[in-house]
Amino acid sequence: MIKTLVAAVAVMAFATLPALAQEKPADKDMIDKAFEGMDTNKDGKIDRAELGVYMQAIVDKQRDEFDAGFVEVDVNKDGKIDKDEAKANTILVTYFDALDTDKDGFLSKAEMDRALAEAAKLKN
Ligand SMILES: [Ca+2]
Ligand SMILES: [Ca+2]
Repeated sequence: MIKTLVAAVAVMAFATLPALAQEKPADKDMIDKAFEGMDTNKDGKIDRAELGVYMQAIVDKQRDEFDAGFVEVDVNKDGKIDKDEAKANTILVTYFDALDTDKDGFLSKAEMDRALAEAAKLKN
C-alpha cells in the first residue's frame, strides 16, 4: 500500500501528465487522432503489438520528463535531491521521507528510478 502511494507520488512529482492536466474530456477528434497514431498498419484495428509500441512511447516520454524533472530539482547538480532542493516541489517535500528508501537524507536518482519503475509496474 505504501509502495503504491510512493510510486504514484514519484510519477506525479516529475512527469507532467497532459491527460490529467486537461480539464475537459477528450473529444472525438483527439480520440481519432490517438487511434490513427496507434494503428500503424492502418487496418482499422489496434493489435497488441501496436498498442505495445504506443504504450512504450508514452513510457519513454514520461521517463524523459522524469529525468528532466530530476535535473531541474537538483539545483547544485550533485546527482541527488536534498531537503532544501525538494522544497521547490510540493509533492517531493511532502513525501520526501517515503521516497528516501535508504534514509540517508537524500533522494538519489536510483531511489526515484525505483519508484518510477514501481509505478510503471502498477499500470500494467
Ligand atoms: Ca542536489
Ligand atoms: Ca536516499
